Amino acid sequence: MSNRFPENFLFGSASAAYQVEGAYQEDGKGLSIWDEWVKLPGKTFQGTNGDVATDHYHRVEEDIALMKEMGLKAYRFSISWTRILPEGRGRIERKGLEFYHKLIDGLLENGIEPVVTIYHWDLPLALQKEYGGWEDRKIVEDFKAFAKILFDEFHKKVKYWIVLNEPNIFTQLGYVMALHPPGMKDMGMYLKTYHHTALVHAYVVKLFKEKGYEGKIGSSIAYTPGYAKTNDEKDVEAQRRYYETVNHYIMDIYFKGKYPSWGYAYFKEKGLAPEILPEDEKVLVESAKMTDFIGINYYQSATLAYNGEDGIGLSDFNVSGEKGNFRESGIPGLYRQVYNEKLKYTDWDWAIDPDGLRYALVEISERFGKPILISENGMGAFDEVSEGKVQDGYRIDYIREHIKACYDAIEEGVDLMGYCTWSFTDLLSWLNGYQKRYGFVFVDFEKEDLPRIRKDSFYFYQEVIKTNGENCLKK
Ligand code: BGP
Repeated sequence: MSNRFPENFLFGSASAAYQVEGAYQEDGKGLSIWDEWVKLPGKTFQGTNGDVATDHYHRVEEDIALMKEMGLKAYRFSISWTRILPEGRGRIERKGLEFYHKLIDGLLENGIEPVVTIYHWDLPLALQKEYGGWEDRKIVEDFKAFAKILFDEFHKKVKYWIVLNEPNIFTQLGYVMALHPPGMKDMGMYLKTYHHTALVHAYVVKLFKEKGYEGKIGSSIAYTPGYAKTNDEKDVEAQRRYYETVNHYIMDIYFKGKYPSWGYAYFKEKGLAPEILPEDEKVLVESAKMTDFIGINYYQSATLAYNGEDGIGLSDFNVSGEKGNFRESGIPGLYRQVYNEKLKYTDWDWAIDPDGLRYALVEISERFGKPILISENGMGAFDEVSEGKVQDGYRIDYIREHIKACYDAIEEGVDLMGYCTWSFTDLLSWLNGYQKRYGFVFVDFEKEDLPRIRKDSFYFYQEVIKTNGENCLKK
């Protein structure tokens, strides 16, 4: 291969509705579980919320103009369910659909491929209140109806669909760690809701294929590859248990249609495994075959060590950005995640490991044999404006190294469709407020008119796109 990425490679960037749009009660929009959660005392960093966010809802033309200036090939964004269906089902709000037409048309007119995430965590509050949202199988019918509205409305314009964003994260944080709505700590409920997400993915993929819409469809999983801390057999066993109960568990049900046997048996023995109905098996296996691609959100790797039955449990995350607060976290009897001396860490103690991305891509490609889209990758940092500039060389280094890792993975035979950074503009971090920034475009949240300022990384990524990655691959 020449020292460039394939010509049709999608160098893009991503966002999610709640994190950028704002306008949370405008044009008939209904409330989501996040609109409620952020107002409960103590749930988010310093009580930050997405009521206004970057005001993307009103500044969509300006944001698209910046994307065009950069030369972005793809923009991944999500659709707010309650803009379209304020009560979660039934009455359709036309103004919501019009907003997304405006966004999609604007992207297409500027040569930017829209990549649509159907669900990025903002469940209609009405469905949570009525039947517990993801806790009930009723979610499948409501989700399918929502997805069908989107397919019918946008299928001529949108070629790439991501059904769910990080189902493993929103169920874990919502049902085990009580950090996301609805704030529960119940392992069995986590596994049950995760199973329901897999069913939603499966039925929506089936619907898409059976109705013959054109385009490609997948879902995006947050994937954290894991290494054993040492070659001691106990650490190696901890790594295996991590794969069986985390990585293979979350991936296989989506992309093979069944759970890994050791992992499922482990949860069953504990009385925690979800019920699998005979019809579930059928649709899960069928749709796994129909799924066109695997979306991967990659931020970091994990290093795993032995954790005895009386070992440590799950710990909260660093949400303050005070570096050096890495805390071991684990499941007693399975594994514990430890600090990796060989790696550098971000201010929020996330391991920086570009080679982990190559490793993850190769293992996923070998296990599932499907094309992969990196739907998120990026570095959260405290950026500062000085004399009108944001010098985020650390982010440039981070992205350059991860792009190199993508190239290496392609050379190792991975069918990689594209790479979307997280994120295009700065935006709301669910638990870390506005101080944890990821964008190429700085948003000054202190000022009422939310000015946008191009960071150094903006010009770097512009060059990445212009040279199709060549500027990262030079020795
Ligand atoms: C992913 C989510 C994104 C985004 C990102 C960064 O898990 O899909 O929505 O928030 O992580 O995470 P954070 O904002 O917690 O640093």
